[in-house]
Amino acid sequence: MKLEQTFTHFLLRHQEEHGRSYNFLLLMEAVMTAAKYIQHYYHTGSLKNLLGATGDTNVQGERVMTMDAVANEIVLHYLRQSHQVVHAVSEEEREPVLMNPAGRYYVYFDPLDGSSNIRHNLPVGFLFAVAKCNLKGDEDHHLRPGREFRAAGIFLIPTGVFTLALADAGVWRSSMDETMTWVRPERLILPEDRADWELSFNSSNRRTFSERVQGWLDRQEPQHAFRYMGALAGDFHRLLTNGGMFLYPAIVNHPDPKKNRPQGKLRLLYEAAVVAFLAHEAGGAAVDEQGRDILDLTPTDPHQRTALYVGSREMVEDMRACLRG
Ligand code: AHM
Ligand code: MG
Repeated sequence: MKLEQTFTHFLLRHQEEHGRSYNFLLLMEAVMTAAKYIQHYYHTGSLKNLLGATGDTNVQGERVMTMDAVANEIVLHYLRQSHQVVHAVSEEEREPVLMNPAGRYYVYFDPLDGSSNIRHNLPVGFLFAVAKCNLKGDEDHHLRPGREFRAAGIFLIPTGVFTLALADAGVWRSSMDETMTWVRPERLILPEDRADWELSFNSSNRRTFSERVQGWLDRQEPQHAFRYMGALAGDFHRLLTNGGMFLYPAIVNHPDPKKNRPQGKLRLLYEAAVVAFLAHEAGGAAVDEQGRDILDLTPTDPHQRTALYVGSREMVEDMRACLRG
């Protein structure tokens, strides 16, 4: 009989080897429990008639929730129960949700990213980041830039794959076994071999990008395969294995100027910074439309948007040089 190493055991060893507290394990237990419940509801929700437009009632007269709202309630519940979280920022909540003033961590999350995939039963993601409050001095509880994250991860749902980046300790990917336990963590490093590198972006937006970005794509596109799933979690998941770049540039040339998005579409705190942190720990990089490191951007609003170019370092640096002209 071969017994597997669980992801929790791997984290326990990590904390002990680095002389860190067990509080992080309690937090991660809550995050992993939430991910399992999201996965469960994703599998069974439509059968139970739990999913639909908010405001509907099902045949039992119960309130019908969208899958995004279900996932949000699940994550908030388990984070609160962990007692480790000072406040959490969710894509689904206008303001940070206050939890335990005596906690140690801030958690920033998107409970169900890629929601247009839900009705097709295609992959979505639960994205999260963990930052730590200042335990030694004054703390104003401001929102943290990615550079200060202690961890960030993606659960791919319903695939069951969990990828976690730990500060200065790499990226680790683990699969769910038959007992819904994450096992066999393996380290991921972005491949240097350009042969597998891919480009991932919404190509229907292409003519709305800046001329610089369009020119860059004209030069790069013939050399790489193109992949796009429409869920950052899934697209970035693939990119971490194969290398290349995921981009969601600023929209500045839309034929209907009202539809321009000079700030980009993706959210800095719980989407862009999460994948930027993962990319950084896997040897890659991420920049915004001005070529600034995503990890250096301190959010002034929990839901602030940013353009995003993330992936293999060499390619992102090439894009940075292009963006800066
Ligand atoms: P969501 O949080 O409302 O699901 O939106 C974020 C998603 C990302 O997962 C994905 O990369 C992007 O939006 C896709 O946008 P588009 O449909 O414009 O290509
Ligand atoms: Mg999202």
